[in-house]
Amino acid sequence: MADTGRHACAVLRILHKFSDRYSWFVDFLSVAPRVSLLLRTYPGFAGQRLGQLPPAVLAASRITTLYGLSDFATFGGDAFSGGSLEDDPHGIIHVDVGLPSLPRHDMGSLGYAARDPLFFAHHCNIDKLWSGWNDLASGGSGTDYKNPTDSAFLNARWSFWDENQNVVSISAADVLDHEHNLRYIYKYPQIRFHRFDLILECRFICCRPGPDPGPFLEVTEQVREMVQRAFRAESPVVLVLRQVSIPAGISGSFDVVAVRGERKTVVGAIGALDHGHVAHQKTHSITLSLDVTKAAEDLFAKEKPATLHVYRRAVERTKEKRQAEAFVLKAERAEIRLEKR
Ligand SMILES: [Cu+2]
Repeated sequence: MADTGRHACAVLRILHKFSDRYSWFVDFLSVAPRVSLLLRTYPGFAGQRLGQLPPAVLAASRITTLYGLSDFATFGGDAFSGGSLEDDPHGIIHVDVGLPSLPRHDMGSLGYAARDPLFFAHHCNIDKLWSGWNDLASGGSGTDYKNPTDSAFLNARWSFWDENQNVVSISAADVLDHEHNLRYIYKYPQIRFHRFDLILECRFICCRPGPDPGPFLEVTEQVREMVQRAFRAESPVVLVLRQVSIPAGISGSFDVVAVRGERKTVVGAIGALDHGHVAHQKTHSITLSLDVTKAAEDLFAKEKPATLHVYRRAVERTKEKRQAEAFVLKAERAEIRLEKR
């Protein structure tokens, strides 16, 4: 403990002196030996108030968007990939607390995240959100707000070290009934939300040869009218993007932005953890559910609709890279979700 305290004092003294010199801090960590010190990133490094997460991270509207998605595939994913919950709030909180672009981060890296006590509070909250989503199931034979029952999902397994340093393997089926198998329940507050049960087809157009305007949405005239009617009635418009590719080697926190002319509207976030040296080499895909209500007029405009772009969050950007696109947003499938009226 004393050792850790000494290191902490030294680092804090240096941080105090160079708190506006972000790159210097990175350089320092890259040459310093690994200290037994918890490393978190605070947005304060980029000139915001120290210790504050970006306001978008804390938005309650994100939870109401997630609770409006009644199918598990969109909310939670399947045996092979995560759903919307996995990216935001799960991934984005990880990388906002421990940016993977810093060397020797903790929360932003799969291999180190559990060093941070916040990891357990964060994962408990994700578990609670999942449990609260299940509580919305109305019973009966429907699949709304219910977990998958296919064997691939139930038999998916993960391995952990236990307190005696033995590897234990746990399946999804072992932990789904947390009340009886793990002996805990959550008291969940009543949340008001909109159910997005009306699913409309749309096409995600990306990466055409020639002068490419960037990814945009293509809809039929009928769908455009339905979206615009919902927008005029101040009803939320959600865009679900499936199999969104995160290129190999990409990690950090990103904003998804709708751009039309001079107007830029942030419609969501991507939190890509550093998966370590093995998985990091591969492109992987995620599901995004974006509340695009504020950008609906631009995204579904008849003439020159808004294009969708991924920018690194301001906290991570250096002056030189201020407006550079982090990677091209690519999705295999897209759909619009509205309230049924
Ligand atoms: Cu996690």
